[in-house]
Amino acid sequence: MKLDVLALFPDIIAPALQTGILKRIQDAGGLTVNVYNLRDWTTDKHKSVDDYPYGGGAGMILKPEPIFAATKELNVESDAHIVFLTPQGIPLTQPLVEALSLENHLILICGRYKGVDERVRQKIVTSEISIGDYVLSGGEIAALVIIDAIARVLPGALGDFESAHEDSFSKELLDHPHYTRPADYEGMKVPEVLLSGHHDNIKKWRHVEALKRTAQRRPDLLQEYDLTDEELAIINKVKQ
Ligand code: 6GU
Repeated sequence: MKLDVLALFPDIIAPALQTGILKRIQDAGGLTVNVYNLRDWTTDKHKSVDDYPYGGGAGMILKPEPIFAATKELNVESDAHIVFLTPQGIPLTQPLVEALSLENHLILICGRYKGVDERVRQKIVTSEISIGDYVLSGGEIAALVIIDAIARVLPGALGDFESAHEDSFSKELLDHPHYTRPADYEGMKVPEVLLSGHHDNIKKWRHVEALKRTAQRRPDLLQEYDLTDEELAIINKVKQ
């Protein structure tokens, strides 16, 4: 996958790409990320990327020309999925991450200031995405969130290929608790079943704990989940 990012503060994004899974998948050739400064496509001597809103009001608006010029240059094949990052976008979810990970070419445009000229939305943008119901000072951190989430589902990103599928949200329940050594840490003991070597019982215990945790923390996720009578009984116990 090829991923281009257009940002006003590329330095927020670039260093993070040199670490961990993000670095590994790029080195392995599974992902190519280029981060560009939108200012490089300005033509005036002040390199302005923003201007006052027609009709008045507070805040500056991202000008259309640099974004049109940059996306024209980066999308020569005209096959890119172009995402604008904004709190007005559709919420990022794991299924959306997985859909984006199937694209050949993504261009992420990071918003800043009051917003973007509406003609960018009309002519250039394929989808608008938000990473949650809060306001960031710009789309750069949101772009990083999306890149990280995509990278870890690309083939070859995880040493243990299984683990992407067993994580929270891939099966719409939160994850069960995890333990590692020591079996007794200052009197706090690891649940006996995990030490038993009895794989069926371990699997059952993990499923029950995942259900309980989901019912306690994110009951909204259970609406989408087809519950058996046994599972319903576990959840009702949590509610009491
Ligand atoms: Cl994508 N951008 C900004 N500026 N704020 C956000 C966001 C994006 N997603 C949530 N809040």
